[in-house]
Amino acid sequence: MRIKSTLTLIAAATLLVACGKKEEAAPAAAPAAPAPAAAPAPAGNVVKIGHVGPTSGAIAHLGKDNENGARMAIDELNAAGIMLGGQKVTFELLAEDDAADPKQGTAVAQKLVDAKVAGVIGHLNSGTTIPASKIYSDAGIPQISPSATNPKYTRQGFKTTFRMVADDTQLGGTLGKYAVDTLKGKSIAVIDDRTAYGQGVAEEFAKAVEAAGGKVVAKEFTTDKATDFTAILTSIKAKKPDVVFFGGMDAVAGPMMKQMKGLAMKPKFMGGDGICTTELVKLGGDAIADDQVYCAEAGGVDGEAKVGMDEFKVKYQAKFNTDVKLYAPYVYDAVNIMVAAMVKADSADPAKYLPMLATTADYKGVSGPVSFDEIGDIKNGALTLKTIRGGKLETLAVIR
Ligand code: ABU
Repeated sequence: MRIKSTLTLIAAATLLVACGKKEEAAPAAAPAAPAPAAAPAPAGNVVKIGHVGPTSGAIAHLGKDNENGARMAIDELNAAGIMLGGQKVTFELLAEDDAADPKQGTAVAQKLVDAKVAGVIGHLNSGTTIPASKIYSDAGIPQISPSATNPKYTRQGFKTTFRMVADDTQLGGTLGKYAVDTLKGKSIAVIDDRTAYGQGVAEEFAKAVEAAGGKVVAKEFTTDKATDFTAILTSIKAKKPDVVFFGGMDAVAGPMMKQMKGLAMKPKFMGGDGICTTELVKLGGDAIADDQVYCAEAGGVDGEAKVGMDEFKVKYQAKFNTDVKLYAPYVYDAVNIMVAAMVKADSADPAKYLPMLATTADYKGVSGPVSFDEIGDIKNGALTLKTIRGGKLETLAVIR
């Protein structure tokens, strides 16, 4: 009898968390600052949040970076002690690996739905985020991608999709114009890795080059698993481009730059956020000359807002003993934004907090201010234009 009534109590408490009554709305700001001595929450009051990124494979360094960002936010929220429906809740991170593979992406999406997560942060790649988004949408589960930049993600008519960063139209468009107007590129070669991201950003780049009066003299493609680029680089070399753009990730761009050096090719090398990492610096090594690489992170902060980002990076380093690779701050903000919406709805029930999430406005994150537009894209998203100089990524400008 006692066991039965205890279970009933736990079930009632769980129900309160899931369906907490809506009272006066809390401001849509970050949840309370971490408190050092939070009492453990009752076991029943667990809110599961999914995270998905490629924590295995060629870009595992980026997947782990994203997962770390989620873990940091969850740990802080649990230390702060968040109340929903009058009960203190514990957030549990269900972290899954999609290996940047679309099929594995949909499999883990279904796994998270079956595990009854209240929301999902991810995936990292557009190629996994887009197919997974249908599964989350069908289940009514809110999803915030911190890094997928293919425009299609938020243009499918789903109410559950949100994005923390600028999309490939903005990325490719800005970089294409920069290649012609600033780098004075006249003949430009474009390579992509045939992923949703790589192909999409390369197409936007090529469009912007032509619009700015530049000429695309070669279009080649490879894959996100390729290691030998001799054939396409030899073909491109014959066209003597002054700029080569690569739509793909750092794991492919690094070896590609080494092989370009081997072929005595010295064009400017451009790419989107997927190559704008310290990992490219490492992988490219001495094949990267100063001011040869130009790339853009699909977000960014400057001025006073940079203080929060810098503090985050110090805190991240201390916790994980490694530097931020790329999108960890955006993941950290995404978790906090999702939980802020739950706090505002006083419920972790997706149907109740989704409307609050959709109306997120001027959330002050470490990655900058976040407001979502009517399709779930970030409003007024920034880009950070970077180059590599002296073996380091250097910021040239934050562009809005
Ligand atoms: N935005 C670059 C990496 C993620 C993606 O596939 O969109």
